Amino acid sequence: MSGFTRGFLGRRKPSDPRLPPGQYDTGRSWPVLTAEVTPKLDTAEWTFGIDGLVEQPVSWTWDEIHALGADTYRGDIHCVTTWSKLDMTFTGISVDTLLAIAKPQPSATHVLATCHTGYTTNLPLADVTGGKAWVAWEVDGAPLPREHGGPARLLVPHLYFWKSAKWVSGLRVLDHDEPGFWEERGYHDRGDPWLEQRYQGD
Ligand SMILES: Nc1nc2c(c(=O)[nH]1)N[C@H]1C(S)=C(S)[C@@H](COP(=O)(O)O)O[C@H]1N2
Ligand SMILES: [Mo]
Repeated sequence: MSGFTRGFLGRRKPSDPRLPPGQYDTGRSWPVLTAEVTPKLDTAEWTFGIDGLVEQPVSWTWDEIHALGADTYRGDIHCVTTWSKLDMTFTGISVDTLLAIAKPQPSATHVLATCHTGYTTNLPLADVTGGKAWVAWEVDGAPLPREHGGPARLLVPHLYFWKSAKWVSGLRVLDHDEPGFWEERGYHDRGDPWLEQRYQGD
């Protein structure tokens, strides 16, 4: 019996080390999760701004934000509903570049990401700095599809994907934590997938 058990376990496919606990690989499909009505945003009118506790409140147009350059993220994304999508390539601008212009004041500790639709999500400043967050407008070499947040979304891939606000309109820099849409509805304040921080209390 024990020999059978060993053989049986031996044939089990080892889990991909890129998958955080409780996550499965969604493969080629990319589920859409949207709480609000998908907006049609015209890039001619699109803006992204940083306000709150900054030395220099800024608002960029579509052309202005592209003129700042472009960075690439290659890696995985993890949704709290348990799917992960591996090996994605996003292009956009690093939040570091944007914050270097706006210059958070010394008292700044958190940001609230806002959207053209009203959705919000909160993040410690440390989770959007140091090469960990982008405003992304391309995925796998094509413009970000509208249902996935196009023309541009926040991308914070080291946290559960609800932190990656679609149709993002800006960051409000704060000296305190302010729960966003899902955080007010019982989801974890930070959402680290490797610690399975899915819900409040996890
Ligand atoms: N504006 C907005 N951003 C959002 C959401 C949303 O409902 N509205 N859902 C979040 C959640 S829960 C997830 S898992 C991802 C889903 O992104 P996708 O639809 O591109 O897969 O977007 C996040 N950003
Ligand atoms: Mo999600």
